[in-house]
Amino acid sequence: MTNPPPGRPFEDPDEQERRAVTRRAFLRGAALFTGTAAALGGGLELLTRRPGAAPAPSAAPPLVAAPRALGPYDTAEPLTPYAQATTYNNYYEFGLGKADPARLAGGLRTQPWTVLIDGEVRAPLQVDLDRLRSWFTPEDRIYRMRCVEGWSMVMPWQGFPLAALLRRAEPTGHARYVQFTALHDPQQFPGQRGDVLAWPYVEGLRLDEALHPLTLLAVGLNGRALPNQNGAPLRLVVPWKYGFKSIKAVVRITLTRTQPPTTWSLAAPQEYGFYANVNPAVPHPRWSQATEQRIGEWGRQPTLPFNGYAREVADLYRGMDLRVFF
Ligand SMILES: Nc1nc2c(c(=O)[nH]1)N[C@H]1C(S)=C(S)[C@@H](COP(=O)(O)O)O[C@H]1N2
Ligand SMILES: [Mo]
Repeated sequence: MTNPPPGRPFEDPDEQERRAVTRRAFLRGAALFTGTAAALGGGLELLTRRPGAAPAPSAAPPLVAAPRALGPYDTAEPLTPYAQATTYNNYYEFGLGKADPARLAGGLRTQPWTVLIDGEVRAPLQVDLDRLRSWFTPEDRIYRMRCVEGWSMVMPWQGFPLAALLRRAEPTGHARYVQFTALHDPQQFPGQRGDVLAWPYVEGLRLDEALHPLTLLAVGLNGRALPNQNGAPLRLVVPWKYGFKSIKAVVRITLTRTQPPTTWSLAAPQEYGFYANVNPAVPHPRWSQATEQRIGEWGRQPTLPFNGYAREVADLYRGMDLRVFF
């Protein structure tokens, strides 16, 4: 009761004047970025360039992932402008405001970073992230991201399937779930000096969800190192579930026999379940989930079952009542 939800639902500005003001501000922001590949233009360029076409020569580090053909899991929708994806964030370790993470996360020490993989595995690992990364070739994945609050983005991640890492640790026959734990460091996370949530932030997946090829451990965004506010240096991305499942700053991955506790369902169990599959037919107790506001675009659009990934993941939930397992 005392815990707030992960922010308020996105409020659709209904007053004409307010909308006009917001729109002017947005256009000013967009104009600032038209000279770079970071805004919408960069995303469209990425998506329309032919595979194999040489990128424009530049001394600056690339702002978007190298041009390539879209993969089977990529959406062709326009990317959310990088400037917005990196300044409108939920990361309660840095505060409740959307702008807090970008303002406060710059100094987070992301190196060295150790990841522990333990629990129901035959080959537990405690490994430096640089070493862990060297085991895998990063892949590009352009995913929709739908926050439970009613807004969404399209984000071009770089990372590797969680399945590849889990296989390396060799889950035992008893493993049925995976728990993820974020860094606990009140010295670095001002939000952890208060008790707005039970720290550290924890999340969980069923093992078959964790092994699904869509489930990514991200280390990059827009072809660059993952910004701290987006979860550097290692962050889970589960695109068919509400954004709060995609835990940032992961330090531990534990295979378990039973369903692990998760931060938001501990805070408000009647509002946030373990599964948290994006579902327009199941309203949040305090707002509808039927539509969403795509950040950087106008108006609301329908929210799709499993966030548009039903073809890939609906089979995981055959026979389950998704109103009960919400
Ligand atoms: N450790 C941690 N991970 C977190 C959160 C958080 O507060 N702490 N917020 C979640 C929520 S509610 C969302 S919507 C996404 C936002 O990711 P983004 O800022 O990269 O868009 O991160 C998720 N991961
Ligand atoms: Mo969220």
